[in-house]
Amino acid sequence: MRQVFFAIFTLAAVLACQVQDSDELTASDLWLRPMPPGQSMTAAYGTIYNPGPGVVRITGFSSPAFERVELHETRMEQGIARMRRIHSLELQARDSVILEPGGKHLMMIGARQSFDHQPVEILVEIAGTGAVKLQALQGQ
Ligand SMILES: [Cu+2]
Repeated sequence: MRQVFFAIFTLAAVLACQVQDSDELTASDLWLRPMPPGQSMTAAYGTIYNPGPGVVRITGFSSPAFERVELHETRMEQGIARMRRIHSLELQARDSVILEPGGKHLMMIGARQSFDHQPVEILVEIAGTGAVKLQALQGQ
């Protein structure tokens, strides 16, 4: 029994290590567009910055508060705004990506709860190293 507890503890420790508040990526002014009642999809905006000396390749996003998080880009095609999904994104050293209305954004799909002005956690998956935890505040 003790061994089982130890195994669970070890597994938890390993999982905890993979999600970290690291200096691999930082976010500033990350915010979530408020969701009107009855709606379960919204978008997140802000700036994600790579403060490190190396290239960081972002391979995905997720959030415990949403079923799916996708990186999208809005583009005008023949006068019509269309969104396309971006599957991976490379951030050069000390470079940032700006997420803003009408441009790149995080599509937050399938809200699992209502948020009541609580910050929402967004996990950024990075190739080779695991995930970085960022926080998005509720917009007004
Ligand atoms: Cu979108």
